[in-house]
Amino acid sequence: MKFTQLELRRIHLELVTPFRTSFGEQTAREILLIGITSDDGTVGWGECVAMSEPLYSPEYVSGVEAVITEFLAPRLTQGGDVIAGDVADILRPIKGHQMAKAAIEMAVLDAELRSGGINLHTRFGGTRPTIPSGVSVGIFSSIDALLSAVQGYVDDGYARIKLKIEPGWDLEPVRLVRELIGPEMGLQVDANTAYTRQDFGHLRQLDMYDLLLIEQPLDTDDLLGHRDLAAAIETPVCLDESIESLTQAEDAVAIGAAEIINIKPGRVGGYLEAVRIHDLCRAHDIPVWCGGMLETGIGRAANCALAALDGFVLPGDISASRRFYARDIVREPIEVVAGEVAVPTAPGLGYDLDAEFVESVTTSLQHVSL
Ligand code: NPG
Repeated sequence: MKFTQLELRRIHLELVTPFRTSFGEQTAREILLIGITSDDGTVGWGECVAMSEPLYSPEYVSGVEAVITEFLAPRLTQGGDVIAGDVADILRPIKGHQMAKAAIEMAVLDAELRSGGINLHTRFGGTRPTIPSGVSVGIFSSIDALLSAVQGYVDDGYARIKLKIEPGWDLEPVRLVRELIGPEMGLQVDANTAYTRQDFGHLRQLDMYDLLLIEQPLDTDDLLGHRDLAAAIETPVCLDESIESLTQAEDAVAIGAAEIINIKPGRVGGYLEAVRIHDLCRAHDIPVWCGGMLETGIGRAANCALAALDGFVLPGDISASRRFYARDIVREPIEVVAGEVAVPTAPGLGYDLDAEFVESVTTSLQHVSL
């Protein structure tokens, strides 16, 4: 397709409840939406998953805006036609910036699918019409508050619970939540790099709670530490932050550092790289699941199509829109029914943007000619 314009739209959405992880508390989400317009008027949207501050990874919203306007947008078309499958290669000379690149590829993909009247679910070839929905539960100031939040999510029908942990908030919350939800329900923990190689003995105590996995306990860079931890504890070790590309996934699987991988398209440079990582893991019998970055209905819709692929054998962090937002920016917010989310089937990524609401939550807007 021939694209003529890129739109960078920053929106602000309040969270329905504060979300605390080992790297900080969020009460609102600043989100950069990328719109791309083709010469026939088709518009595609990408949602960038970068946070406001570089606490999860080096990328952050203002940095993404800068790298897109200064370096990525000028390279994208070079006056010619572009297809989604070429975007990663076109942008490869610019190092890193996976989330910025992913958002652009996502917008191109959406436009391409819309213009062909095809849905992402069909393009990816997922077979499941619905996917199991997991919920991510933050760190609370008291155990009582945690347990009442978890009970609420159980009542909402979620298929599994993920607890955020950090030193000082791990064994006891996990023990009590396991007691609350019973032995059958899937339970996993996410440390967002909060532990060190000195903590193996401590983390081994989690083995008694029959967890599905422990996610990213050690530093982003510490592949060998994760390999050693995987050998030292029974709970399967899952990587998130450490995997930013297919090559890194290959390495982690080869050395035994990743017994499970959380695939987040934004973190790995796009949905197409996410599918390649899925294919690799499937070939190696490594279970994968789809992570979440507090996406709006745009990202949630696309994540559903990805998570419908056969290798996604564990429930993803694809919760209902209202888990984070009182009102989503799409007309049909993602909903959880009996623990499952229906994979959207409308052309493109599958959402229908609520343009008026988007306008009302927009905090900045710039256009770049392509
Ligand atoms: O359901 O979208 C969601 C949130 C899932 O816990 C979640 N995301 O590390 O996986 C993560 C975590 C996260 C939270 C990442 C905040 C970045 C910022």
